[in-house]
Amino acid sequence: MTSTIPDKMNSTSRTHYASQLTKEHIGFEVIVAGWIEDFRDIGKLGFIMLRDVSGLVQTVLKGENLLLARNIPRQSNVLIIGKVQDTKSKNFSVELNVGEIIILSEASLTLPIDPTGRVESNLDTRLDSRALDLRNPKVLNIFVLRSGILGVIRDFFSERNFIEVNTPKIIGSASEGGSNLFSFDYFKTKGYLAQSPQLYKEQLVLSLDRVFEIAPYFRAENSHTLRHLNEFQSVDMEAAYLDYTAVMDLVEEMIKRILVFTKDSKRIEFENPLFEQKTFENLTSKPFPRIRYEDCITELKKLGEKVEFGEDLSDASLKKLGEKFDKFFFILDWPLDLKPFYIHEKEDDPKISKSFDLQFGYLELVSGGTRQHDISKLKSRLEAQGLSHQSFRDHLRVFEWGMPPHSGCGLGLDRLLMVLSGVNNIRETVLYPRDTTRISP
Ligand code: AMO
Repeated sequence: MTSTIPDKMNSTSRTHYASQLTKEHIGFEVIVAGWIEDFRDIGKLGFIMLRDVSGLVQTVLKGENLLLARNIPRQSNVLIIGKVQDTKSKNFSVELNVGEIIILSEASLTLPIDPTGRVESNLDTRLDSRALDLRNPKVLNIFVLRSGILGVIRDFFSERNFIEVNTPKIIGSASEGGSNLFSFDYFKTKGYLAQSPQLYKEQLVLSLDRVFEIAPYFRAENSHTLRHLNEFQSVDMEAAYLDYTAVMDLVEEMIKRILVFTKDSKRIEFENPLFEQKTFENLTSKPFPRIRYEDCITELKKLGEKVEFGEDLSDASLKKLGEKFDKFFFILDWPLDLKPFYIHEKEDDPKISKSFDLQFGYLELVSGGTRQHDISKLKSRLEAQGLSHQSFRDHLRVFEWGMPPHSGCGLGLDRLLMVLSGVNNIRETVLYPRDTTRISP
């Protein structure tokens, strides 16, 4: 029995993660490390439930180890050396007979939240203590899943010859137009935080052909909703010689691959009806419906909504469409006037754009389209939207150097995680969310 930190702590101190221990280890001495989730004292025997990032292991204590354990606050970090043995517990296949407990770091007796989730705290309180909140496996799983999905996305694009790029987040002019830019003093001039990589990703197809980027973007929107943040992660792609329907195909294929990965992931402890067998099979085997904006308007009118062609779709309208089409569906061919200056018009109907959104119910997950690559039309579009050529000078020049026709899209990663993990607040899917009232921790 020891209560001090050993002189030498190195990567060999821990021999196993909690979840790795199986009946095959019975009789072997192992070392696990983690935090005390629970302690049960039945007199001559005690049980520490030790949790690490992988899961939970039951450990059995007697004698001096039991005396020591009685004084260790829950959530303290310890190293336990013990022999693996069979167990009578229904919840575990084996347990550890403790030989030695080493206290690595004591937790204070009063913690701001209960990371076991037994005593519930509201989201704000949890976010104030996010590092501790992540000890709750339900919370942790969202971020382990998120990490895995980033891997899936990278593989998906690499297999299709996309080059991963990193574009600047400090920029000198708006990338999306509009006014929702964070600005700050940048030496003798003004700097802005990037709203999206739009201009850079388009410029890069000039030479790199196909690019993708996974990065944070910043929008100074003063709206407090369950699906908007002021800093969000976007998965952006841009490809030469593809049109928007090919981009929709790619998006659909990628989402289906992510759905399969998520289902196979052993991390899902949350119950999300999306992954019930029948629903999941339907989702992954059938094409996502593709509905033209014009048909959405007709549909909405039938449903009694007061909406006219040319108007943006309100939350109420999107909710109605979401009920009708359910789960994932594309809305395509939006009126050109509703889209940013860089979106291409349809040749046979110039009031309509080659654009799409991917919805999950009322939630917009992806936005994309074919881009305007004709410099004179691009200039007219800037003018029509009240934007000056001068601010886009560096961008416009590139279109004089042999710009290939191209298309692309941006996917809101945090929103996708909402759908996959079945939560209704985007703040649940972001480690340290930034909204109009939160800038720390
Ligand atoms: P858009 O502005 O639609 O398009 O953004 C793309 C996707 O990013 C997500 N998103 C957000 N997520 C959380 N909080 C926000 N404030 C927020 N704003 C956007 C959404 C959205 O669908 N340049 C284009 C994309 C392109 O055409 O390539 C763009 O930025 O999921």
